[in-house]
Amino acid sequence: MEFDTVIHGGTIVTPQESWVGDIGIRAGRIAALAERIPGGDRRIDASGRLVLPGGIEAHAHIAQESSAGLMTADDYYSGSVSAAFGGNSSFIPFAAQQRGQSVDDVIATYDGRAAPNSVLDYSYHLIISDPRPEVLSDELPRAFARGITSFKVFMTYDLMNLGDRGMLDILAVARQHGALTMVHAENNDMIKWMNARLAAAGLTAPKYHAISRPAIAEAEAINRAIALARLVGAGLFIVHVSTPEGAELVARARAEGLPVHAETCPQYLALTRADLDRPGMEGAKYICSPPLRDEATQGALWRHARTGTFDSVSSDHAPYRFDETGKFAKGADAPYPAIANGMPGIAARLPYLFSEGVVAGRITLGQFVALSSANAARVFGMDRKGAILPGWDADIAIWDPEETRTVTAADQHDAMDYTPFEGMRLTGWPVHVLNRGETIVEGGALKAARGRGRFVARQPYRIGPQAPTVPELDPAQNFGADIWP
Ligand code: DUC
Ligand code: ZN
Ligand code: ZN
Ligand code: ZN
Repeated sequence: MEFDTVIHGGTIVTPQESWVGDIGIRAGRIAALAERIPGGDRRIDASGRLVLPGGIEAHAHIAQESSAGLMTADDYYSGSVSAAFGGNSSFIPFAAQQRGQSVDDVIATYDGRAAPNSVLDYSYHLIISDPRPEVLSDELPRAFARGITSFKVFMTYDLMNLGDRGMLDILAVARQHGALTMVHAENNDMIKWMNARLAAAGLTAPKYHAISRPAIAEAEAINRAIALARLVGAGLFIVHVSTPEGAELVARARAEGLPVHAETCPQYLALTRADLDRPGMEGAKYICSPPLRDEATQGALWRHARTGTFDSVSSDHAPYRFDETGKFAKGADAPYPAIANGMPGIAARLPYLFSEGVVAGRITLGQFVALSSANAARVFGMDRKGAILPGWDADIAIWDPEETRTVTAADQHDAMDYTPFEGMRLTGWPVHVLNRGETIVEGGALKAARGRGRFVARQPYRIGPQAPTVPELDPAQNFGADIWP
């Protein structure tokens, strides 16, 4: 049996176990796993290194306009390159619908942005802001059939939030067609009420961003989103959970057997709202939604990462530069509600999670693999990715677990002019990243051609359709009619 590539002598890690051995790769797939595999057109020496499934970045905003019309700094080239340097073999950015736009047009637009540029395999989650009848009946089912089997909706922002009624309609479509609804859960009216009070008092500096979006606004919305999904019997994925209260609600729903999934992000583990109070307008770099919290929150979120409340730790890479093209598009001293929401982190996500998680003893190596790759592949239906198994795509990241580096903006390889993780000393770095058996990054150098990445058609979300609805929706309760849509 001849192999294109043999990775030999590394410690191969899965969520369940790790062992020293070799991987034989042929035609982009893992073809053999064994203690020793001779030959191979190319041999990669991985001795003393960890051999992990390549990271899957499941939450990133790339070449995306915000609802206010502001374009992210990273396109599919710089965004995928930055992801690759951070140990990722594939990613799933958002394809956002503007109000009035058809979903078919959204997908065509993002195909035009991604296909010529991405160095990594990619898919999209849709963002749905305008669920008109034809979107629900035709356009979304058509997108699901093309393998785009997840989408995000908002419970906040006037231009984005769907209201409870709109959420129910869209959850029902997801259940019927095998898709997963992702939700940004914050109570819109609580935030608007806080904004009005802060504005009336003249409190508009960046630090008030965190005050304006209190933890209770997230917890209330997560609780409501879970209730809405439960009525319909649909699966749910809560994005960027930032509070212990919210994580507890997710943990409780999972303990009841509900198909509720969740992620948190490195910024909620690493930073606090004190960063919003840095001198001058420096705090604008740390404006993201939900906002940064406090140190007690960090400890609680790490515990939830360890105990399985979170399926994944995602970057929520939302790159707006610290200049007039990004954070200050509305002026150099804009009030916090006019400053773009989001921070970069697609390259720092996995080194941060490895160093502060695995090296610091907060999570195991197996949990790192689950949180960085394996769970996202399963939940989002990438059926050949996220594992080192025969037949799977050869998406592999080789890590040096002992190298220590300091994070700098220049090393992120993105289009940004800052990183919120600047100056952190992290131990454990990816040194060689493969996607479908091809080397993408090696020894600190990019090896991939622009546009080599392929679209990944994802499998349907299979957990939701079996979920029970509430008894009142059960036709057996009998009102003489099946009221299920
Ligand atoms: N939600 C995100 O997921 N990212 C950036 C801003 C936001 O509200
Ligand atoms: Zn060997
Ligand atoms: Zn969001
Ligand atoms: Zn996001």
